Amino acid sequence: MIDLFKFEELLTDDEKMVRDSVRSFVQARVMPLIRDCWREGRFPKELIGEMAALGLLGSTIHGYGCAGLGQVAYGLAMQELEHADSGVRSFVSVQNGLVMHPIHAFGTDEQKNHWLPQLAQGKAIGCFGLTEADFGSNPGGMRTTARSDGTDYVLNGAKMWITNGTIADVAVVFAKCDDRIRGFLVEQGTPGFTTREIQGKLSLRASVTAELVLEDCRIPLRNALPGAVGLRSALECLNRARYSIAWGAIGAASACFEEALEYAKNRVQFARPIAGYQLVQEKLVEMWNEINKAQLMTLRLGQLLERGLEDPTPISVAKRNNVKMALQAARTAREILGANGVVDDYVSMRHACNLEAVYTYEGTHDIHTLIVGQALTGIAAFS
Ligand code: TGC
Ligand code: FAD
Repeated sequence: MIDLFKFEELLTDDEKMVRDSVRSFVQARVMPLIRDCWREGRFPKELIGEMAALGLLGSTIHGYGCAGLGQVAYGLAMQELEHADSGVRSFVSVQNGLVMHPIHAFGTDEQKNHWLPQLAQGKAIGCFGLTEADFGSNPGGMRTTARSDGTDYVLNGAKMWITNGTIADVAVVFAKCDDRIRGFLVEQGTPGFTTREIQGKLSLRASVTAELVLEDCRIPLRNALPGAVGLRSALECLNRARYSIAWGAIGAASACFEEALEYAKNRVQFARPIAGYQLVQEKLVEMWNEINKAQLMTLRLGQLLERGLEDPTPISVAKRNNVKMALQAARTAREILGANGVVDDYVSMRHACNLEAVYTYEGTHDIHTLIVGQALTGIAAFS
């Protein structure tokens, strides 16, 4: 993509190296199979080991066999993954921000030593259970409970729409314990813990989404995450995943832009390439313009995160802006492709379908509007 703002100059050599190695992996390993995975509704589990070898799991954690990347390098890696497909980026975002981060930030040394090395190597997979069928935007209302009973906690309830749910070895589950939200580690195979894959998705088809059911599910007291107390701890994990979505959406938008530009230069109607018509140029310029703005904003966000960002509102600004931008870019690219745009030999409509879910998860577009609205006005308008 033409780099009029010299974005490249703003990146360090290490950041460019991470981006370029993930880009090569995506071209060589993800692109050849992602269309068929999406058709089949199958997550490409066979890529997990290679993603681990690239340092993509637990990327920003130091120690435990993790890569210890900076936030910008991590973000650029997410951009490259979602250039291929939002489902692949989702897998990595969840493993990083919603599983390894809470274990690292809120867990005991025993939990960290047990789980982080295997999660980093892709030998174990995790998922994050916050949402319930009746409590999506308002997770604080959750009904899942945990009560202590001798040497155990007993969990009851159900979590809905959980990425990686049926393939996870460990679930980070939030439940109310004596009226306080707390985080727990529930291992696959624990009696009373079952999972069910949600079928019929028209979005994120190359990603596993599941329901988690907890029926008198007993876990040892040592499986509570001691630092994960209060809704704040769950929302703090979301900051990480929302940041990775902000970058990922730029990747999806770029893939659509590149496809539309190439197509428009080659597609001839009325004896000229359609790229020569003003209406088509306006669409391409708008896409390119918004992608560049999003990249500059999100790079700045990554730099702020690296030095420690106290107020998470800019993460909401970026998630909200970039996903909306990417969804619009994907729809516009599909339009430029004409009838060809509705088949999956082209990527734009697959991205558009995926981005519908990305617009909703990790805080809907509306919820992020209200978070930013609250920051601007000082008035919470959630209820
Ligand atoms: P509220 O009273 O505002 O906040 C409760 C406590 O949390 C603090 N807080 C945050 N802390 C860190 N980071 C943030 N982003 C925070 N936002 C709020 C807040 O200061 C307070 O702290 P304290 O100490 O006073 O207790 O809570 P509320 O119940 O009014 O809700 C606020 C709201 C609506 C913004 C929040 O509930 C929300 O963000 N809702 C959206 C839910 C959501 O995003 N769910 C995502 C589920 S995971 C997912 O979708 C994974 S998809 C993954 C993939 O495949 O990529
Ligand atoms: P609702 O909260 O019911 O919202 C419905 C509509 O009402 C939305 O348009 C919303 O913006 C609007 N709305 C809600 N409240 C307000 C308000 N106060 N003011 C104005 N408008 C409002 N969750 C997890 O915990 N873990 C996961 O791994 C996970 N993965 C997911 C993967 C996929 C593919 C999907 C689709 C979802 C996933 N989720 C996950 C759940 C996701 O976070 C929720 O779907 C999301 O938070 C929205 O909740 P909801 O679907 O219940 O919608």
